[in-house]
Amino acid sequence: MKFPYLNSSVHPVSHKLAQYTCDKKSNLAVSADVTTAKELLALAESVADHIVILKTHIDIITDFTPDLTEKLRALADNAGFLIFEDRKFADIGNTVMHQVRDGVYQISRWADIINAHLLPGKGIIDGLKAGCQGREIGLLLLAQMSSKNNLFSDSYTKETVRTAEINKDFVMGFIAQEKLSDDEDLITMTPGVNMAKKGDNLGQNYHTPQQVIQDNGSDIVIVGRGIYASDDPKSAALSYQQAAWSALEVRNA
Ligand code: S5P
Repeated sequence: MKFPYLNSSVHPVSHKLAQYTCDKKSNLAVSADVTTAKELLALAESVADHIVILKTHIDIITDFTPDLTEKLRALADNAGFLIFEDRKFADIGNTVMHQVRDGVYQISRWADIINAHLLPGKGIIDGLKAGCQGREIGLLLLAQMSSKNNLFSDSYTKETVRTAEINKDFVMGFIAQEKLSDDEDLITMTPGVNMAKKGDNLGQNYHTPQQVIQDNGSDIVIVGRGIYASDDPKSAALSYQQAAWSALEVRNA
């Protein structure tokens, strides 16, 4: 299996991701949207063999202490996955520099991947880059969203893609519903994936791994409730891993 993004010009975090992807035969990210440290660690341990990314919303953890992110970091390094803190930064450069580096969570000390809206302009990239000095961290720009009636216009999406293409020293790719750029160095990750449901009652839209990877050309599926809310998250993760990997094999054939 050839996974793209292994050439030398690629962002170092994408390079590591591609290695994990090939080694584990997985292009699955689990969105671990649970609300206690114990649940988050238990979920991470149970799905560790099947994922290449654990996506967190660290600010929904009610009993957060730095011990949690230290343990997650150790697990990620041992089991071979990256940690993506889905903070969706959206402020001026100086503010996001502090938000990624300081405060309770000190995200840039433990995350491998972060994401941001380009809405405030290019300064958000520079601010996040300044706050991430000292560790290899990749930034994903939100170019599209999965939710119903979102306000992303075609021109906003296009401008986001163009900005990513000229900031590849820090931007590693996109959160989007489909492949948007011809630049093979940029990776596409897609949330809003579920094999059993079409959506939820709060505006989420779902597609299957096959639609996302095979038909829409994305690289990584991001699955939340389809895995962590199932009776057996480990076997659900295996099912999503197999479905997303087969779709990638068909696409690359
Ligand atoms: O467009 C988006 C972008 C993101 S990062 N739509 C999303 O749903 N997300 C995130 O993916 C969302 O914040 C949540 O953590 C996850 C989807 O969870 P699920 O339970 O609906 O699979």
